[in-house]
Amino acid sequence: SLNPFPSTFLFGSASAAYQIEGAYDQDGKGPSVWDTYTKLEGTTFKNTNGDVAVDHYNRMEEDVALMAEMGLKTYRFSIAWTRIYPTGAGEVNEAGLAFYDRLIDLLLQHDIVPMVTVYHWDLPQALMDKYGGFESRQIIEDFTTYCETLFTRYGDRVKHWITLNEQNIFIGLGYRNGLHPPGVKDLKRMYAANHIAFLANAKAIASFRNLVPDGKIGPSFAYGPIYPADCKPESIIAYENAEELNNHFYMDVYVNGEYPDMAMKYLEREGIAPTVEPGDTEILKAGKPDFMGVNYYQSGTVSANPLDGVGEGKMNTTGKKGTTSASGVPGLFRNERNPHLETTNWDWAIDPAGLRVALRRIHNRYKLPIIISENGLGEFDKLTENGEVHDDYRIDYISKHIDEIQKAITDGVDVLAYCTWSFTDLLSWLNGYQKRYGFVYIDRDETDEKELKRIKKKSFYWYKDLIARHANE
Ligand code: BGP
Repeated sequence: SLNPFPSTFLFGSASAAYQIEGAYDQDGKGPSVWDTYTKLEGTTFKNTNGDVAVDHYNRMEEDVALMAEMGLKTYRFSIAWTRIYPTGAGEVNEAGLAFYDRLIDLLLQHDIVPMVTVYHWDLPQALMDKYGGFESRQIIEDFTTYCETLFTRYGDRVKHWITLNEQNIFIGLGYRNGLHPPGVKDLKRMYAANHIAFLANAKAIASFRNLVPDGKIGPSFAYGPIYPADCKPESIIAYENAEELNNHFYMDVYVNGEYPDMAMKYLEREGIAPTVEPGDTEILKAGKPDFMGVNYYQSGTVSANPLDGVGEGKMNTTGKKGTTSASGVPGLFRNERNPHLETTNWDWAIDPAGLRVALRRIHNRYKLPIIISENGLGEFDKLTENGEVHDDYRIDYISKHIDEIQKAITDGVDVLAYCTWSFTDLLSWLNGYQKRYGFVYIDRDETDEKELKRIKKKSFYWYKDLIARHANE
């Protein structure tokens, strides 16, 4: 039989500032790279930028009331750097700080544990213009100052902190695929920026120790556990290569302060390895997290890929099934479709058991507690004529993942929290507003914002019951 969830377990939900807040220039907020990037000529964003998003900034009380009604135990949200420092550094914007004060206080009044992400991709445009953002070591100081401002202001009330959200994704899509700002395709620059992000992450954690000694902090990593496509020895090597380059490469540095050997050897052979300067390793080692944050959406499956094999592929950003093209890393691995798994309309493999695999692997390799900081299903939800949303597919998806978490806990993994992605529907970075994840439907279409009315989906009532049930266990 399965162990129950611990009584301290936090069932929650998550969001990120740019994806919900809107109010892009209200109360002194400065522009972030996403404010700029989504408006560039020739991008595919059309009206789907975050200028208004779901207007959470002006409807925060209404949204928190819904969270309270649901009985959420934790709410993970991110702070917009450009509300606190409109140009990334220099003078603090008190109005920005005050907004998050109000949000935090309201959550606490409702016994919802605030979980704050310091950085969910909305880099101040001014820092991109000044020195190229994460391509310059100058960001380490500006990022740490920004973090210290938050730790000092909110540390008495906020004890759960996430540093960087999905460094592997924002750096990868920004510098390898050219899909996120700054829209670059250059692996050498990608790994250089990555190294600087590691240093910024570690410095922020080190300073957290002094400012919030009783708090917990860690990064959120987008972990897709890798499977070999079959039991051919070459597929096993491919699987090990993919785990090493996609996953250990990041998590080893977070936890141990050192890059794994084979990934580094590969990057050196390719001439794209980051430059580790004297003193860097000490900085990295001094920034060990308290937990590993895991954003889990899907597993990956790989086979061998020859040196002249497939490279970077095309992503499905339309929700038209089967439009993802072949991809891989020449010489290391090739991504395959797993014939045992169904996929979403965006070609993401649906694999609840993969979450158990992820939790077990992280536990075994890093011996750290885990916060599942994101997991959820993006779909085209439809309003019925009487104004309801019957998202049974989402209930099915989330309930199966929760079952697998319980199995992992029974296996011996220390899981502290589970946050679904997302609480309300919101802006998907590359898929606009049509890809919905929330428990709360936002009434809109692509061009007309309508009234952005909040409508509770079927999954809202289901998750509410689930939380209450576990609280009474
Ligand atoms: C993660 C991000 C989230 C969110 C989610 C869903 O990578 O941390 O911000 O967007 O993925 O992704 P998508 O919007 O592409 O479906």
